[in-house]
Amino acid sequence: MKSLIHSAFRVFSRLLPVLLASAAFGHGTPITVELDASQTALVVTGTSLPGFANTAVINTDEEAYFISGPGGVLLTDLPGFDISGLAAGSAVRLEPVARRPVGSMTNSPRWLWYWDSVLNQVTSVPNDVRLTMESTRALGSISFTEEVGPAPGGVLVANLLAGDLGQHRHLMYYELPDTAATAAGIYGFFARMTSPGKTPSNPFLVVLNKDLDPSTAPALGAAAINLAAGLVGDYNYNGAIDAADFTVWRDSVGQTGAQLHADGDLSSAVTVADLILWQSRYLPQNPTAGVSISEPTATMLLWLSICVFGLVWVGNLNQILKISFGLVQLGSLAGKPDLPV
Ligand SMILES: [Ca+2]
Repeated sequence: MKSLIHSAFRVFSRLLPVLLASAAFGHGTPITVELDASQTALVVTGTSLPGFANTAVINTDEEAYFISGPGGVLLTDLPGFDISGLAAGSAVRLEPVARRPVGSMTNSPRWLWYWDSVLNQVTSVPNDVRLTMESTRALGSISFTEEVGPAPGGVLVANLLAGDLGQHRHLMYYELPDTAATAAGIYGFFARMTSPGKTPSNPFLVVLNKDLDPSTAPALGAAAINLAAGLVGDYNYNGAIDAADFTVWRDSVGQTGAQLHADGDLSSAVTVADLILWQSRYLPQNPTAGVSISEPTATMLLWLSICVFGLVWVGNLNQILKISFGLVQLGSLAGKPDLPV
């Protein structure tokens, strides 16, 4: 009898991906991807969270948890995707984003996050288990552990079919090892959506539930992970958007590469855009700084960028700052923003 049950389970397990792929459309909270008003940038919407990821994808559905699948994995196909605004044939990718835990600039960038519901805190991922994302359309897979990240470019979600647009599709399996090493808890990763020719979406947080109450645990875990991963603009990772972050930006403007502290917009370069990103978060928290914030004009930004990049080329950071401040001061005289330095 026992072997019969075991055999039945194995059959079920092997059929599970087919069942999920064919019958699971339209459930759970999807990663909703649209274009912005200018039709040039991807926008992901979900639950609003303050901090680094203003948006989180949190499934509180009863079915939104890992179940045993074939190949010795636990899998779920939630969250799915709801993509609109792009043309049929467009490639869309899910690109994991690493963040350093708040506390020190020397903390290692983290790709996979874990919230322990018993301790009610974010801890290291138990046994350093690996999360895998696999296209349900056999377009590829990607996997990562807490501190070992994916290759650049992420994983291809879809080359969109005409019938995908505006529909709720489950285009990705999320998998963990089906062993005792995979502890109950909330697993999370930061990511953004990309598509050729479009500006990537802002980073968002996705949380996955392993054996916890779906009605409460995912939201608690998401908030905790979001807090532990820091705030956008907190370039020195001290948990606050403060003047020290400006110093980090100033000392690294012009640098290019991965995991730069002051690369707030994840462009793999520290630029004026990162300064503006920090400024947009610093000023509302510091109303007594005696400055006002408004969007710089395109012309002003252009000149600022030309000066900064030109001076980076000749390697004169002090001159960059003098000219940058001078330009912004000029803007301020005309009712444009001043820099809080
Ligand atoms: Ca800071």
